[in-house]
Amino acid sequence: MNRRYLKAFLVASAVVAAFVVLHYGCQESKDLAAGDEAGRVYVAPGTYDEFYLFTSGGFSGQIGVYGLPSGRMFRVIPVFSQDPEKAWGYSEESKPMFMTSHGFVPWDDAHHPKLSQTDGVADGRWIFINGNNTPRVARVDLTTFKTAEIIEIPNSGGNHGSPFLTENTEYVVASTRFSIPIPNKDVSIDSYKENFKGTISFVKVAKDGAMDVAFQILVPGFNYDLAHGGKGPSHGWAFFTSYNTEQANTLLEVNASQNDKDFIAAVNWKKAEEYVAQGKFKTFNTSYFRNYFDEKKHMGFSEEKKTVKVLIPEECPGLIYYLPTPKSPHGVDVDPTGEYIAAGGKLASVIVVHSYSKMMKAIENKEFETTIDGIPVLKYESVIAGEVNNPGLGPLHTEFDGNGYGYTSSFISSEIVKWKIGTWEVVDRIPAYYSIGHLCVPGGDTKKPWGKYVIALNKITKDRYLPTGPELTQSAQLIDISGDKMKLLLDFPTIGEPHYAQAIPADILMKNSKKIYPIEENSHPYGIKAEKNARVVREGNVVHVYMSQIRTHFAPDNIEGIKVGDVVYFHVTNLEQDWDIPHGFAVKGMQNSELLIMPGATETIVWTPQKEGIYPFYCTDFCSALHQEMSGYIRVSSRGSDVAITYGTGK
Ligand code: K7E
Ligand code: CUA
Repeated sequence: MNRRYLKAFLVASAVVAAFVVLHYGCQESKDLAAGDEAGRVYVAPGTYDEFYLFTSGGFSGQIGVYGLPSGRMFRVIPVFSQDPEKAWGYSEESKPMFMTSHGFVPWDDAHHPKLSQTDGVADGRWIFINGNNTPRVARVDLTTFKTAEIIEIPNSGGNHGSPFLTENTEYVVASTRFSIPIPNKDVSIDSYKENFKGTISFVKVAKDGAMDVAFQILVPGFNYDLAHGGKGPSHGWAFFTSYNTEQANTLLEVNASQNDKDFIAAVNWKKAEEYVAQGKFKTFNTSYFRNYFDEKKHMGFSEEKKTVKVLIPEECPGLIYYLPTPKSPHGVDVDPTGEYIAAGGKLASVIVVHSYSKMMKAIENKEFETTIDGIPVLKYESVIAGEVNNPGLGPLHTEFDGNGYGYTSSFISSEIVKWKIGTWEVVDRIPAYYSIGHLCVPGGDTKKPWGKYVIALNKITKDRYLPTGPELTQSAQLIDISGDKMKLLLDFPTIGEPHYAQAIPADILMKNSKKIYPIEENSHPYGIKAEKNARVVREGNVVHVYMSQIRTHFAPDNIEGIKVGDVVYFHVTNLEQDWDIPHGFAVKGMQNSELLIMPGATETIVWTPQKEGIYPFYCTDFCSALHQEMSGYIRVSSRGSDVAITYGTGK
């Protein structure tokens, strides 16, 4: 380091230190300080007071991360949608994550975050989320809060009933919202009943998180909506709601609301594993992509898969049963004991709760109403445990507190209804503002709810917030459930439309949170481990810039010899090894995005200069007192010029 740098570095470091102290000092000591002034509860430390809340972004395609009980947003995790802030989907390394059998798809509609589990309890390793539009499941690593993998679901018309889990994250499930011809083909839409089918997919999750479609089950052409895995005694089973058992293909609001009862599909996945092991599957040719991010190479990879194993219920007795369930059921939720399976019938006047043990008995005694495509339909009276009367209008989703109560969201009457398992009586209700969809109790769909709160996830906010033009924010509401009566504590807006959410005690994630990427482990093929290795290499009209960053300069920061029409790859390595010191990189007029590079990581962005002249570039993240000095120039000459490549910093 020469003198000039050393001086600048020392000044910068001192200022950074002061800034860090100030910055952290004025943060309201994390979430605990959210209490009191607005009549909110104060919760003592050490007893799971702080939670991370992960909400789906809905049409934004991302995941929002909030603290509870403050409701303050910490982060948006880019998943299915391009995000220029983090170059997600713009950097060369992240582009493979968006590959599908339809090509590069830079957006999706993300509905259901689901935390990984061990023995039925959220373990904090990963959070999964579904892409509803172009059927996909993503896995986000919760040490880095970064999308680690996205797998496409073949033979699916839309992945809504996903990515719910089995008890030890053996499988992530995915059921098709829209039935389509399988394999897909050009047919008349009016041939729906004859040609359209659904699939229920089981995606195997390996110990390291890697996903693979293990098998699919070909099911009648209904719409499959939501799912939940069994637990405890019902471990080995998974439950899926379906609607449109009328098999309508037009004006569904009328035509798919005719039947008195639709179905919950109960799938015995242990049995499915046996059938697969016995070779009782058909191999379907298809195309789907698995994309994953290598944290050492700092690079995404994409692979195409060509076949999938499909089980046909007629050929696999005991694989799947239908439980009749009133009026277009939406959510299906399994209580912490694994015995009760609650269904929210969108048009039903009761919440139906099925009994796992009664279901098993009915199967044993063959108490079937009928059989559809080889799937026995169990008798309603034989499987129900109870009906919750007066549950509000339009019951959708249920979560549990682990103390013997269920909490159901009712969309039309816009409220949360608390009811007692066993007696099925409603014991409390609280309005939600407004039009609640999902709701979330921390751990409320696992064996071990952490209780304390229920979070209402609302579609409409009307007068709750300042108007923002034609569209108003969506929101969440924090409700205390520690007493007999539910108590509203807080409203907070959300990013995108929160469908489902998951919450987990902060301690579980905090201790594993990664601070830097060790530079010595960086095996990016274009990464550099020291400033002295920075260089610019021309290969025909392709130019590779091996660039480094450290407070507060780039190497190189002056580059000449670039020509109009060159394809310039900036491979930028952030050499910092300090927590929370990313550097940015942006070039004037680059038809792309910035880069925001984490300590120890390498990222690449491509630029094809269109006009000769001088192009400034700079760091976009205010990283030190001399951040504004963290900049450089690129000279672009005409295509035919003979300006040689030269580069350097401080020469
Ligand atoms: Cu919004 Cu889970 Cu897609 Cu119900 S779904 S609300
Ligand atoms: Cu680096 Cu600002």
